[in-house]
Amino acid sequence: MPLLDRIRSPHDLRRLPRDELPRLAEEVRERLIDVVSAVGGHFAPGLGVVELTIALHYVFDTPRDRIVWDVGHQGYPHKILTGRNDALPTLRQKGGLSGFLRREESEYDVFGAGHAATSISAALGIATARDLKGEDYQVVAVIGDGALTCGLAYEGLNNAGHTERDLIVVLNDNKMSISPNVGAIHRYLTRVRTNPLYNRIREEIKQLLHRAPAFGSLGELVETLAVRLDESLLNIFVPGMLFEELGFRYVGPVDGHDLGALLDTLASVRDLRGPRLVHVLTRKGKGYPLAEENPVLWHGANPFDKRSGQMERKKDGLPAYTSVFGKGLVELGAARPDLVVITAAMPGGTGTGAFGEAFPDRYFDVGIAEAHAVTFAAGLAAEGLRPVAAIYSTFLQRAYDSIVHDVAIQNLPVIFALDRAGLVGNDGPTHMGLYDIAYLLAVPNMTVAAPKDGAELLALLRLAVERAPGPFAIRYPRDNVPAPVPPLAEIPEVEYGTWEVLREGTDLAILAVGTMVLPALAAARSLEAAGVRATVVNCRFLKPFDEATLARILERHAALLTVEEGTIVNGFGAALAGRLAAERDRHPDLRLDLLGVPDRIIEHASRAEQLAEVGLTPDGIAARALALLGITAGRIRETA
Ligand SMILES: Cc1ncc(C[n+]2csc(CCOP(=O)(O)OP(=O)(O)O)c2C)c(N)n1
Repeated sequence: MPLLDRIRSPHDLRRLPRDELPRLAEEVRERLIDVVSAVGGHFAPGLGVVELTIALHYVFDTPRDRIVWDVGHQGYPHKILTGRNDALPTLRQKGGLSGFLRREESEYDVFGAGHAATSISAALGIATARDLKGEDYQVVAVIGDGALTCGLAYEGLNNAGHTERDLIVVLNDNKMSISPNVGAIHRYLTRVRTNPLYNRIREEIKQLLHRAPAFGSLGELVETLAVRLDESLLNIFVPGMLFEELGFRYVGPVDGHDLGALLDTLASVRDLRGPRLVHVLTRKGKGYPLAEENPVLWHGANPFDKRSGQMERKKDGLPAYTSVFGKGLVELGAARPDLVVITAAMPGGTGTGAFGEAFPDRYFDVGIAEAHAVTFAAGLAAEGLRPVAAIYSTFLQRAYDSIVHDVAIQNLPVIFALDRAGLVGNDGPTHMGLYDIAYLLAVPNMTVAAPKDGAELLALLRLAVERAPGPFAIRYPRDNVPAPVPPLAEIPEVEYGTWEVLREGTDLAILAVGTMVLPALAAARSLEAAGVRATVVNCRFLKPFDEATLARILERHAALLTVEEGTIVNGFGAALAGRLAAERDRHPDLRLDLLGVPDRIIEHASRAEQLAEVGLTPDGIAARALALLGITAGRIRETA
């Protein structure tokens, strides 16, 4: 790659003549396709912003000028141009480059992200700090039209427009979220996009007005009239009137694949003052025809064959929890006309798209708006419907006040389906589903459940739909189910609030949650070989506790080990510890240990690597059990 090979940083990029930039764009695209086809990762979003990324680094003096990318999933071209091209094949792997932007990874990564719509607020914060410190540089937030479905984006726009601070927002409008974008703003942008006439007329009128004589009293009158006229004409003709009303100077729309137009537009916007918004039209997947045709499928890709576009599939043939959930939902929906399903812009990711196809009237994609999704679900529940809000554990963090204020206080039976609960693998820290146990256990009225396998997921879901006494959360991992799932009608009922004793021992009881139940059983088997007999309990309800089973366990065991795939802080184990502390007199000799994810950031790696790293494996559980019993590994070998 003759041009790209010469670019070690944007300083090299800025030394290229303008007319070489289209060729550079081709090389960046080719590199992106080569690497993602080999190692997988976000694909269509990056392809769509190749020209925009080049233009931004060409026009702005990075890293002195700050570019804040929203989400960061479109950041691969940015990585390629900011000194990380050689390392690109390590993307998303243990010890390699992050799939998103990270401050610690590069001085060009001004603000880390992974969740949508933080860029405007962060950029405004940076611009404010700049002004307070008396410094001088540009701040640019790059945000997608999908992220404009988030309330947070408007909080940022509202605040920024009011302050009149120097700030540039680049709206990367490709008409897509992960799925086709939704909502009124989307419709508005479509109108703007399809009416280039607006822009032409507006420019012509402005030129006409500015030709008016600008001297003497008559000149002033004309000038005043011109300003008035300009404003009222703006109201009629400006495509981005919404943004102008919010205090932004709107510029666009501009073709985001025309480097010449982009460079000219960005350069003139750079030289304006105050809050400015540049509306850039791009095509997601640009340059890889399959991704252009199906940007939903190609938003993120497994490794694939470049020529045929054939993506690698997982090998073991068992379905993901996501698809088991999606199918179960359709089956339950057929029997229950009151069942309604809500997604926050993740129909594919949550597996709920199938429900939408089967029951379009009862399916709602509300956009990237998790808090709204939950309060909307509360409204549906208040009128007697059975809403299922299917939201990833990590994204439900956005909706905590809605969970407490709108759902729990009114004890409304909203069902929360938390996909990607636990360690999520290659997406890394921003997407970890490690906090839901802690944040949900703290909510009064909330039932918190976690299945040990796919069949139990469906049993819990059916129970929730049929009999949830109030809010009911079910968490399950980003993984395949461990065993084939029988048809719903053949899956036995789960009684509300009950645990399941899977194995009886005497030396200690392992109280395992969700994904940790089968590894705990495996640990118990290896402990048995070492002469230790462990009870294993499937604590499928984290809240409420199964009091009868807990009492029996406490009668028979002097040592308990809890195991959960979630932060150790305020998790299931901590809740049990708190409870037992209150009953200390009754179990003076009880030994208790808690195993979970330690209180630190877990970096990107495969899920299996992450589980091993934190000891959430059969071996890790067995080792903790032995330590709890005061048995050293050496003594085991003697016993065995
Ligand atoms: C709070 C939150 N919810 C959901 C997501 C999942 N997500 C990642 S990218 C994306 C679509 C973003 O669309 P847009 O901003 O237009 O960027 P594009 O992918 O089109 O470039 C979504 C929904 C997220 N990152 N953050």
